[in-house]
Amino acid sequence: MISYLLLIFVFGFAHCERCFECSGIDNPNNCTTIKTCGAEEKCSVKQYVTAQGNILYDVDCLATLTCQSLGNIFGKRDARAATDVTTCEECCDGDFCNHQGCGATGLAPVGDRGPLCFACDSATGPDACNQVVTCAKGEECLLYVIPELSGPSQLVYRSMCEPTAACSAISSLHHNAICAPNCCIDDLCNNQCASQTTACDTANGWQQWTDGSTTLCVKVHNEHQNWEDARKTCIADGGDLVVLDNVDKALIARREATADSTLDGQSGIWIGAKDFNDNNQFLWVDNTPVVVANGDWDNGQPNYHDGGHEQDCALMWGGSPTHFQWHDDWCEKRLSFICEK
Ligand SMILES: [Ca+2]
Ligand SMILES: [Ca+2]
Repeated sequence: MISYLLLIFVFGFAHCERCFECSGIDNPNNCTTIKTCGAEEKCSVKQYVTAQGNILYDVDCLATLTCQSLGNIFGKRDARAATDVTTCEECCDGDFCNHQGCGATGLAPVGDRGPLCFACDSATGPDACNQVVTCAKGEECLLYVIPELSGPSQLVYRSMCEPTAACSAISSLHHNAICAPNCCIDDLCNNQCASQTTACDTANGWQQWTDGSTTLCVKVHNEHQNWEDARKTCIADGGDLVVLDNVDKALIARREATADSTLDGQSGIWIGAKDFNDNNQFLWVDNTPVVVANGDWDNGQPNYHDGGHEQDCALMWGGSPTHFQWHDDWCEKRLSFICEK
């Protein structure tokens, strides 16, 4: 977060244009690489004739001062190759404006083509892709986080064209708490995540646990309460005991509990599963069943009762050989607990 604020501080006050950057192309609208210009630069197009008689274009950023002095350069020898003759050089205002210029036709009107979209297999930020492609009609721009390439500290993003139905299907498969997948139809719209509806408000001790693709918004309580009182405390705080209803969530909770040196979890930490109906069928507090294959029970657990006590409530046990796997235990035990909202 601090580095992000620093970036805003350093770059936030000067608008830098983003422009196409290619050389030796036969039409500016064929360029598929973009770059961010300096603060004192604009997008530009240069047309020149080679010794072989070919008319080619360079598109790039150009210093604003140089842009202002353009006009008397035609017919001069180009510095890039002694035999090239520059026939036109123009600057323009606005992001990506140099897809046309020097008489060259730009991109077709939006209605006659698909959107121009960023297209990178893997980029380190939503705005870190510098390759673009013109999509076919009926396609949209897509941006999403690739879970298998992402880690807790570094998300990896993919951008591309997709037909509308596929865009929506891929989006629903790649929900990410930090970056919601974005399907959008405007030119170059897929360099930002879609707006989040489920951000974790981290005031008052709440924190976000994530593995990059799965996220929990939790609050760890070190004061000891029995399972029912712990649940009441969570509900009073706008949440409930934590639901770990898939393997990713279970592993995130296990990892975070193990890493938290302040956590008093040796005797166990209550989580939101209970044998509510006393029929040896654990349910989460949201009333969904605890599916054994998706759970993280320790060896021999749940064993439902022990020494005459029903064991109806689930905890992550700090004494487990694999720390913080789950046990069922006596609900009246007073333990630490994890709330979720
Ligand atoms: Ca029972
Ligand atoms: Ca047990």
